[in-house]
Amino acid sequence: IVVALLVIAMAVSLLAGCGGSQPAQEKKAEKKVIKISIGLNDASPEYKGLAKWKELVDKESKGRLEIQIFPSAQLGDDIKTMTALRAGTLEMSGPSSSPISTIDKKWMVFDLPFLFASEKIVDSVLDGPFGQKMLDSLSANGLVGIMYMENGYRQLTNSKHAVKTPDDIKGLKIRTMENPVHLAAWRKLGANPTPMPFSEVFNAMQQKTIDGQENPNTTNFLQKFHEVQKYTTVSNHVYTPFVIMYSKKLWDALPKEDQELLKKTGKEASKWQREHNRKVDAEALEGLSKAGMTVTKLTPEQTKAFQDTTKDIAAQFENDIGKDILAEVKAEIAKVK
Ligand code: KDG
Repeated sequence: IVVALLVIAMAVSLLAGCGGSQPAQEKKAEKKVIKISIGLNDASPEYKGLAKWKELVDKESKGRLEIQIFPSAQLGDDIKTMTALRAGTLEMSGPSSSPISTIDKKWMVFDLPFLFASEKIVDSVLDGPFGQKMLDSLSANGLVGIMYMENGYRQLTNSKHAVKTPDDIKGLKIRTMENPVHLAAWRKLGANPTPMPFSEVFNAMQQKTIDGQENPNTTNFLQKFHEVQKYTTVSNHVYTPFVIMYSKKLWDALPKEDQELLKKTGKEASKWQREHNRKVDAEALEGLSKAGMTVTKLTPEQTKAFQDTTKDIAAQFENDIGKDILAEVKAEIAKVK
């Protein structure tokens, strides 16, 4: 009986394997994992935007492409991960535009103080030919620019006193991103600036090796900087976008249809993220105030004092950025005004 049962079982399984009613065995396309590193944590609007993208990519590719997001610099800070992308050992990273200037100086254009006077200008320049040209130019350096996401206007925080005028900045030890324009601008304002990767900023403020730093309200709140900082100045002194980028080495190995899918869904995610960021920025500022920070909103006159003090920075860096790039961005801005 045992033998007979075995024979029947074998026959059934054989029939199931090549039976007429079964579809011809499809070769299941291999699942591809795409890792992306960011410095901010998983509460950040950058993470949320990437989570949205992950969802869109999953749906469009029917689960074949999987984006995995690694927050809080688990895979390294901006400069380290860009190096990994160029070497082809990591697929993606989402740094601020500022550290890209360590690879290509023209990216310093986005670091110029008070360059973008409104979100309308931001949208028009980044979504227009200039923004696209900048993304495309990354390929000369082993990177593929997929999309921009919004970090937002940067605001100054510190642990010493309220800042209302450039005079109040004198002597403050301010962490900046690793970027010469930021260093020059803060020096001009009288600060003692120190460049530092993002993941070290909280500890440096806690240990008081620095007095302050500057980042958008969302970062200041969601990274809990209010636990180690007392004063926020809504200074809107610079807008540095996130650049969501892919390793060119690994991108070139992707099938064309996957490249198109990633870019297409990227457009949608980028739009979603910008809207999300703008919704939560005011909430974050309120959160900082509720958490006990003293909030100073610069008046237009006060803002002008900061603009006047930093007005020569563009000329100082025009050769690094390139006169053509500066002229182009200014022309794009003028179109909006
Ligand atoms: O995920 C982005 C971060 O790595 C970083 O770019 C954030 O603006 C930032 C900063 O101040 O370093």
